[in-house]
Amino acid sequence: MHSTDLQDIAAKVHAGERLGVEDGVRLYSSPDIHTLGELANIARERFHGRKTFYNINRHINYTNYCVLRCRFCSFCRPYPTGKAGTPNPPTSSCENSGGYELSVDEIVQRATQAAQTGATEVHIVGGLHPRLPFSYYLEMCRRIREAAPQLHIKAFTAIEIIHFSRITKPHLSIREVLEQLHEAGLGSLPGGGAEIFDDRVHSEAFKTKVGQEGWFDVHRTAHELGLFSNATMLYGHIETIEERVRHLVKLRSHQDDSLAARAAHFNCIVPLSFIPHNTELQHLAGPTGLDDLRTLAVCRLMLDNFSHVKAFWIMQTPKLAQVSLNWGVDDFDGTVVYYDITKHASHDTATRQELTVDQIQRFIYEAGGIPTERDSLYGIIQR
Ligand code: V47
Repeated sequence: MHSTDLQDIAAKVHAGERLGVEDGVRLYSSPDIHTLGELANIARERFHGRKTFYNINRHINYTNYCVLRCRFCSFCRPYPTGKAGTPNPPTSSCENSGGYELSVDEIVQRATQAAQTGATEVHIVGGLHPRLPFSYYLEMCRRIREAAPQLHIKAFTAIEIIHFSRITKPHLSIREVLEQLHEAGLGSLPGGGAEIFDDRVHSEAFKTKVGQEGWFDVHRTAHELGLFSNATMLYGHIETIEERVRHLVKLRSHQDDSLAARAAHFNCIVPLSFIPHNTELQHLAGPTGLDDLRTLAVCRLMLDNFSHVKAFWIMQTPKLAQVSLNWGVDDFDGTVVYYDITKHASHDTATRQELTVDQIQRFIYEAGGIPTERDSLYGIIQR
């Protein structure tokens, strides 16, 4: 190995020792990017060799009406009110100044179509809708399970789960909400809504959203109930490098507890690269390619108890996600097909954002990987 300021950290990685916050900050700040990539690749190959995972999935965003106003979000729309402030509830698939909500029929139709074209997973999330009752979400899960029993339903971020518990009367606890959804067909939870676990960042960028205690409470309860989940970190806005590393250490500590004493745990970390376009923070430049690569590599090195690091190519772009396969990443996510929550400026009007299996496999082969189709819980699928 060439001369580097990272020699002591490299020694820890080779020995399989846990890294501390200071190590993470130094990895981020070092000009020696080659050593960082090499170390992350060592950790990645220790877990998976050259196996590189992807899945055939379909995202469904059921509504963009949301009661929150997070500064980093370009997706949410205010719910329309009629004259004299009376709610003017949209009907099925209504469009109103860019706002929409899908009926359960439409969601089931999309899910069924996805299953017919080979998908093994639907990833369903939406805004915090002020009117839809909890029965809408239960019915969504039940009817997808009836129509396509083989399809895994990965749905609802921790923030949505807390919203459901607040809209039920009498209030259901987080545990009761999760139990009922699980019983209706929910298979696992996606990782969204974590953002950055830090009070300063929270109050400046997403003040009205529940904080870290709420997010961890939902994932802890899910893990106790045997529901697996993912974790995320939304980076590249107003947070510092140290705040990112501390966020990862909190996830790692939660994972230690889940692995030791709970029936399920986090499957993967999904670092989400901030896309400023059309948000209140669009004066910010967003992460550069190198920041994306560093973040994915640092995630691999800090999260020694997470099996998988996923590059969500929608945000990191397919080309950079491909490069990251030698920088700690082992999962390319999936075919996606439609994605409404973020769009790069160049895709302003396109909700269709799809990669075919052939395209994903080509990216993986060229990076020296072995394309490996997986299900939502990382079981290998042989076609
Ligand atoms: O919760 C919102 C983030 C999340 C922006 O679990 C933004 O497998 C970047 O969580 N720029 C939704 N990010 C996406 C998500 C996800 C995606 C893929 C796979 C998985 C998984 C989870 O996106 C939101 C929020 O944290 N987000 N706005 C933005 N402008």
